[in-house]
Amino acid sequence: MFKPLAQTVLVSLATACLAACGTPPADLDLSLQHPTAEGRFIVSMVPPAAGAAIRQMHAWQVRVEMPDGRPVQHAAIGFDGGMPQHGHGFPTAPRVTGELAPGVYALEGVKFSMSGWWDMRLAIRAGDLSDTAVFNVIVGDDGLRR
Ligand SMILES: [Cu+2]
Repeated sequence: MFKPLAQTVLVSLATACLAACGTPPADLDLSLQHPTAEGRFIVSMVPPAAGAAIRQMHAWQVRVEMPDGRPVQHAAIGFDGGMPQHGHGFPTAPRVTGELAPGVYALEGVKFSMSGWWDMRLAIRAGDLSDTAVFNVIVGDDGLRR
């Protein structure tokens, strides 16, 4: 007996994804608060209180402080990110849209279209200082893995 074609195709796709999608590195840093690459700022990524449900649009907060804890106001924050193992970005164009309170910025338009490892990359400029930070999240069908 031959396997039904549909079943064969599904098995092939699953096998291809296992090979190409990979599993996230075991030592991936999933912390949502850490210093920027050069240590100029401390950044916290705050997911929506309702959780970052997959395949839904949500807003995060980005909190930026100096190493001594003072909030960093009037920063310009660029955003980029995607799935490092898949070579694609966000299905939306997440943007930092404004400062909600001193040092607290709104990141709007975040949507995870698939489960797996996503990175969120920030480029922060405030006055004469600029620095970058990368945050990793693992998204499952029930939201962020913690
Ligand atoms: Cu993907």
